[in-house]
Amino acid sequence: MPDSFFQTTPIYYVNDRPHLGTAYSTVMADAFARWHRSIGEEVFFLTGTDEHGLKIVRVAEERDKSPKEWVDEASAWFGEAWRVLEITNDDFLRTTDERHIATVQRFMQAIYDNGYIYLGEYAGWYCVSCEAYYSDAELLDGQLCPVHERAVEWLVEENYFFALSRFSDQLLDWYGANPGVVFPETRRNEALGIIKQGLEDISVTRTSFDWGIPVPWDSRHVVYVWYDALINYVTAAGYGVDDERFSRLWPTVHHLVGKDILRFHAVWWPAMCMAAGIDPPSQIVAHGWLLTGGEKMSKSRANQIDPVVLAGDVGVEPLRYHLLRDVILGNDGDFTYEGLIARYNTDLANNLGNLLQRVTTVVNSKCGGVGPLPSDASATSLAQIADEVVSDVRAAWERFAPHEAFEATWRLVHEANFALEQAEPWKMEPGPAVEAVLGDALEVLRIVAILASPALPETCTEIFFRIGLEGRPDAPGRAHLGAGELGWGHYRPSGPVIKGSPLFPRRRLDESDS
Ligand code: ME8
Repeated sequence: MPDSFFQTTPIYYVNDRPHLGTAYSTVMADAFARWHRSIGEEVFFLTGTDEHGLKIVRVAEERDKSPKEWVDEASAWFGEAWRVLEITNDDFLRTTDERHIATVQRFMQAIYDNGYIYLGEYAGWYCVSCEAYYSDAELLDGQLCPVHERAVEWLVEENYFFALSRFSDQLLDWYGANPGVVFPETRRNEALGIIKQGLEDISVTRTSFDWGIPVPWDSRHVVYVWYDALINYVTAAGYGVDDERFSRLWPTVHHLVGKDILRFHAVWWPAMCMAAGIDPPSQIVAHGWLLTGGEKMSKSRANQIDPVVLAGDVGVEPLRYHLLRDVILGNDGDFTYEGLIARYNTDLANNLGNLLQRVTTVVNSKCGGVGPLPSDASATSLAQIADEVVSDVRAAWERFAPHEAFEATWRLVHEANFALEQAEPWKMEPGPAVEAVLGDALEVLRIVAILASPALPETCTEIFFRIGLEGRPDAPGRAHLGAGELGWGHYRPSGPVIKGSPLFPRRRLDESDS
């Protein structure tokens, strides 16, 4: 049975449309899911929407809708955006789904029965945008939320509390035993810092509104939206309903989250799992923020860019490629339209697009449109470069550095273009010499199509088609280490090599400014 790989994204609040920041997380998670499918793993890729809580109640009120009407409408925007962005999620969980409501109640009951939830009263500063309480020390001057820089509210409630403080030692032991569990290391240190500062118990129910999941043993309370949301990951894995599936998937879970929600995932959630008697997550990867003009792009700052509109302008796959290639996973990245167009022109139009165009043109003029076979690996330096690139790409994905995976892949594109410029096959007579040059270039295109497909799946499928190959480059297992096809010499066309129109016509910066 193949290894499993369970990839998650945060589930997004449905207080507004998806923006480029939420698209970034989703595209990143999608690229990991795609890569792991291509190396032959059995992937389960989950995303969804976070639909309970006060924030949603207020947004619905503003639009004169019931919360349910609102979340049905807004959740669909996310599903639609992810379809446009070619996201291959296997499941889309809504926290209003019956299956999730049942799981939250089951999971919480387990924690309650294990003695880690008790009744108390909570008074504190609450940020509705974060759906989180803050201590005085955490607030910015003027009683402002540190994330949204907005006024917080003083809330007093009878609440059930989760005894987070009792998990400090267990969490520290867990971090000690699993040094790589949070990536990057700066975020691991941040989480350790939060734990070492001393953990306070957290209030995990609300009585002031009812748009939430009823607490199973006390229906006057609904579950706090963060407690509810985190449990989505185990709902989708089959917790309490399908033990076989859960025990297969859960140990392979990879949570991709933004750094803003680190403490929920790297402190609360592992403790919740421990309290419920299941293993904490195996991996938490925290990415940085996409900024515009140096500021976090967010719904509440209203500086967001609509990814669907942007994709309509520059193309879905160029956008995906830019996000994966130019933002180092873990760091913040400043999004500019200029940066996107520059990357499009250099890597896609000038390098990859140009390589395909040249090769398909010359195969048609010199070889009658029949793709010649590549040379023996020992006869071309491109074979050795391809080998190095393939192992660099594998290593880059392993260390959560997709930008390096694509950087390495484009080194191969660049080398193939360089080899063509040296040999100038367009000036050669038809015959074995020109065939060797073109066969090697076609072989590079085949390998590149497999390696680039996590970012550019449809483009790479078109490349396969144009170089006379059947099927898709992202077919499961093609990049498998042992049984896959990333070694030199697999190019065997079954159809003609086709010279089509350029995949990526060069773009001028001012093209869409009008
Ligand atoms: O926090 N740059 O939902 P949310 C990069 N429902 N990523 C960004 C971003 C930006 N400018 N803005 C948002 C929630 N994100 C909870 C999650 S999970 C159990 C519950 C991404 O709609 C990033 O991944 O506010 C961030 O963590 C997430 O969207 C927050 O989405």
